[in-house]
Order: sequence, then structure tokens, then C-alpha cells
Amino acid sequence: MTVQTQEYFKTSVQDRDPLIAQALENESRRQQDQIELIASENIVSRAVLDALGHEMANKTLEGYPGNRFHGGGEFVDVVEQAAIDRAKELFHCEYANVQPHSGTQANLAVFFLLLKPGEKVLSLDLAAGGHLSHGMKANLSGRWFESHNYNVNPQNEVIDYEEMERVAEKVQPKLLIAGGSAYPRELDFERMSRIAKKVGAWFLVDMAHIAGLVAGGVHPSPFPHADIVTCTTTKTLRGPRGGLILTNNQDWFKKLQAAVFPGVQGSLHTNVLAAKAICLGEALRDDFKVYAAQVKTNAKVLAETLADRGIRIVSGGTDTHLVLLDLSSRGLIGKQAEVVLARANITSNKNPIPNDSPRPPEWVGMRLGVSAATTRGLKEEEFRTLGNVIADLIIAEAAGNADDVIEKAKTKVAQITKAFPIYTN
Ligand code: DSN
Repeated sequence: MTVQTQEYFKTSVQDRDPLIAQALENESRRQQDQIELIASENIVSRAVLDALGHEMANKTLEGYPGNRFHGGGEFVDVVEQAAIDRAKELFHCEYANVQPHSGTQANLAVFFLLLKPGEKVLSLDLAAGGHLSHGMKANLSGRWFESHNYNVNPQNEVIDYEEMERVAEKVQPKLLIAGGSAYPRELDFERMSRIAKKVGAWFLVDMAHIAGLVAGGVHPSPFPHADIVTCTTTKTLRGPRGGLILTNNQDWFKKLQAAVFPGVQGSLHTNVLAAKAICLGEALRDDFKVYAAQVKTNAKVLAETLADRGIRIVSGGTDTHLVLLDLSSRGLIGKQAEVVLARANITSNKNPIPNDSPRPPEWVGMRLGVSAATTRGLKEEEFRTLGNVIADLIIAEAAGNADDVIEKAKTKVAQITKAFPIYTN
């Protein structure tokens, strides 16, 4: 027979779908030209990107390595087993489930494993840096379970562990959760574990934001204190969009498999599993430790530069990759700052700060994260420059004369992005 390769397998996205091709091209340009300071983002390696675009994406599989519901899974088995082994080695634990499609899915599987509808969960207040999937009313976790919060101390804006203990004793939760999306300080896992034990609760650490810092040895590990740990592979871990679940509790190994599939998910995102395995392998390398340390240093430099320019930093600083600004200190709300930074090609997001308004349009906070820009290669000097550019923009916006500083800010950002390009051949 003659070879008949269909056009379908050869036509590029440019020829197949110009609308989408243009959007993809624009997104590449946007990422190249903008400084990314959204704390949940990062820039994956070429190797991770290649895996995400691989035809392994075509493969449908359910189940676990060696025990699948469909044939033809032998190479995905290699990939999934590598991801499991690397996750266990990286985070020093006995069990890893690498299938969750996201951090929220990983948390949902843990809820499915440990709780019955109506049981009580105690987690960090959303405005203090908590996460939607830890019991917020708009999320299934808050509709189907009884949600309670602990908070930060209103004076120093650091988690108030004494208050947490009092609330835990009163509420008697079944699950105590550490972690969130916008808490800039180190977490005391040992202390939280003691509180959980005292009230008979399981202790879940959602280390989505700080997983890369834990992997790189610049934030304490949740193990051996946590009963169970979830995270994304996306953020400081510098991998694809997806989640992990980790534990040392042998009684849960099998149950966790069932909690993920068929508990809360169906078939695998097979290409993402390959990308997860790669990012976990990258995080095991010595150069990842250097990266994680630089992330922490860069965040400190950014926080200090902004504080020196009179912008209040929530909790007075940072121990992680993120810096939370209180823009009410300059008479602005978060959205105004987000917009003026975007005009100068700096991407960020408005965020609530402790005791902020429940209405997003009124939030006075802004969350900045340094992981992505650190991946580009920016160090202390560039973050000092960037901090001053951000301060110039915020101060000018507050004074009503942002137009006067935009061009200069854009020029400085362009100098940095040109000096630290991404995905060049
Ligand atoms: N939880 C959201 C964030 O932190 O931005 C998405 O990961």
C-alpha cells in the first residue's frame, strides 16, 4: 500500500485556524514583553512545554500503572510511575498520587476521602490568604461541609496560632487545613499538627503556593507533621497545570487512589503526567535549590524596595515568593494599581488583605509574586529596579499623574525583558 498521510496530520495551527493562531502568537509576545508578577504563575521549561504538546495527549486511560481500564498504556505507565517516584523522593514521603487535574481537585479528593457531608473544616480566612477550595461558600467545599476560619493577628498580620487553638477547641473540626493563596509568611506545621491532634482533627497542608520552596529547602517541609499534603505543580514548582496528593499514612494509600479515580475524576491527562514527571525531575536537581533560594531573596528585595518608597507591606515583609501590598496606604484600591502596572507591561492581581472588603472591586490589596521573573533570570538588582518602577507607578497613579511616568516605566521594563528573554532558540 502507498503511504497516505492525511492533511489533517500535517496542517499547522496557522493554516488550520488563523484566529487561534493569532491569539497564540499574541500570547507568546505578551509573555515575552511583560514582567509576570502573578504569584501563582511561573514559566515552564522547554522540556515541560514539549511534553504538553506531545501526542501522548491522545491516550485515554483510567486506573493506575499496571492496572488500567484501557489497553495501550505501557508508556504512560512509565511516565506516571516516574512522576510518583520523583514526587516521593522530592517531598520525602511514602505515597504520591500524581493524577489530580488541579490543586482544587486534589483538595476535593482529600475531602472525599476524609469527610462526610456536613462535617467541619477549619481553614485560613480567605481575606487573610486562604483558598476557595478550603471551605468557601461559593465552592463545593463550603456548600457540602461546615466551614470555619482562623485568622491572622490584626496587629502583626501573622497567623495567630493561639486564636487558632481556641477556635479549634470550640469548633472541634474533623479537618484542619494549613496553606492558601496569599499568605506571605512561613507556616508553623509542627504547631498546627499539635493543635489538630489535640482536637482529634486530621491535618491537611495545602502547599500549592510554596511547594517549590519546600522542594528547594527554603521553607520547612509539611512532613512529618501533616497527615496529608496537597499541592499544584504549577506555581513555585515550575511545572504544568495539575495537582499532587502526598501522605505517609499507609491505611490511605489504596483509598486515596479510589478517592481520585473514580471518586472525583475520570481519565488521566496523560500528556500532563509526562510534564509533571519532568518538572519533578527538574526540582530534584541541585540548580533548583539555587532557584528557590533566589526566589526568596528576590521577594525580600521587592518588599524592602516598596516599603522604602512608603507602600505598606502586609505583615511587614515576606518569607516566601509573594509580597502583599496594602494600597490604602497610598489611597488606592487594588484594581487601580493592577491597571496602572499593566499599562507599563507588569502583570499582577488585586487581592484582598486581612479584614478587607468582601467585595472584589473594593479590595485594597495587591499580590505580587517573583517566581516567574526569577525563572527568567532576574536577581536582586533587577528586582530593585522593578520595585522602584512599581512604586513610581503607584505613587503617580495616586497623585493623578500616571501618564507622566508610564513611558519611562515601560522603557525600564522593556530593558529587563529584552535582557532576559524566554523560549529563544
Ligand atoms: N489559587 C489561584 C491563585 O493563587 O492565583 C490560582 O492558582
